[in-house]
Amino acid sequence: MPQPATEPSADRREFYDRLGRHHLSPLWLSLATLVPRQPASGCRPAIWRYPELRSLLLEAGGLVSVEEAERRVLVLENPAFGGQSRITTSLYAGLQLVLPGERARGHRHTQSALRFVLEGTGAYTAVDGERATMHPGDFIITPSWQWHDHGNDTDDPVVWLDGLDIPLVQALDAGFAEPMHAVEQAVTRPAGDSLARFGANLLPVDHRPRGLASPVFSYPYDRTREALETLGRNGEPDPCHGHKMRFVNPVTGGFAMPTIGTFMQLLPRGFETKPYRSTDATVFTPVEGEGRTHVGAAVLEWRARDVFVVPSWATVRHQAASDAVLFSFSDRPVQQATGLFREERLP
Ligand code: 1HN
Repeated sequence: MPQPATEPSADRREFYDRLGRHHLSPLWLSLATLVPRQPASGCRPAIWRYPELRSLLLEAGGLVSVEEAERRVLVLENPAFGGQSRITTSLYAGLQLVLPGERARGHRHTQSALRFVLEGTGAYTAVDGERATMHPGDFIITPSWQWHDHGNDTDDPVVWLDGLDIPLVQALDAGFAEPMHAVEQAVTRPAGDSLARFGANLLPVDHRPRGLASPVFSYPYDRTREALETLGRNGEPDPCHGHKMRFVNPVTGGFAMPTIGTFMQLLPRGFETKPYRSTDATVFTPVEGEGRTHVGAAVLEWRARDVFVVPSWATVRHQAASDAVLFSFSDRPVQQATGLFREERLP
């Protein structure tokens, strides 16, 4: 591909300036950047440590009420994307705090959201008339355009990681949002209803899908952990992934949400994964254990509830110092649906 000239001549510079006044630009100066030989993400590897995050979040709790904030969240911004509210090029992440007795009022938006519970047992998020009770390690979804509100009637703070497809929806200019008139939605179904209906290897006999997201709103950690534990006993881990599973929409076998893919993997103590890269930049949060992850030349040392990010096409190697369980999410469903996804196991 042609390389842009380093210093344009005076006549060219004059021509380019004139083009600019016509809202035109010469492709030959930007072609290599626009169409890179391989992903050249500005996104950087980064880690946020939970003790620090927690302390800042509790400080926010003392300074800003949930009524004022609507959502009391500290946004995790990729160091390369300051002020842009994105942890990767296409995804948003934040840590949300709901204090005892608080209600985060209802609203809906076309952005899809996931909640991954880091701390606190017994708070809830309400979706489609049902309250999903939260426990650490639970993965809960808020599909596009579904009303949702959160509440904490326990005596302890609850903290979770939010993952949304905000930058993706922004890129498409397809964002709508609407506040709910009441603070909380009416509860029309008992807790656990959707899990019994859709999450027990059974579906209602005449079920017709209503949307693209999973009708299971909550994927409780005890079930996920038990599956991983059994897999860990029964066979060898994958060299690049350990024992890695994908959360599914039981109706389609696809991802739980159309824009965000979610995964959980068990890395046995002492296990080191072989180098791997993929085009879906990925956000990880360890649920249990400790270890380190090499991302290109960077080394990220992690413990439970830290959050770290691996950019697109960066080479990843995990090392588990103890039995470790990692939750992760990425835009893989979008890349697979559009034929863009690539992955590589490196020699
Ligand atoms: C949102 O609706 C929530 O409902 C959390 O908890 C974070 C970030 C941006 C836009 C909407 C929530 C959000 C959000």
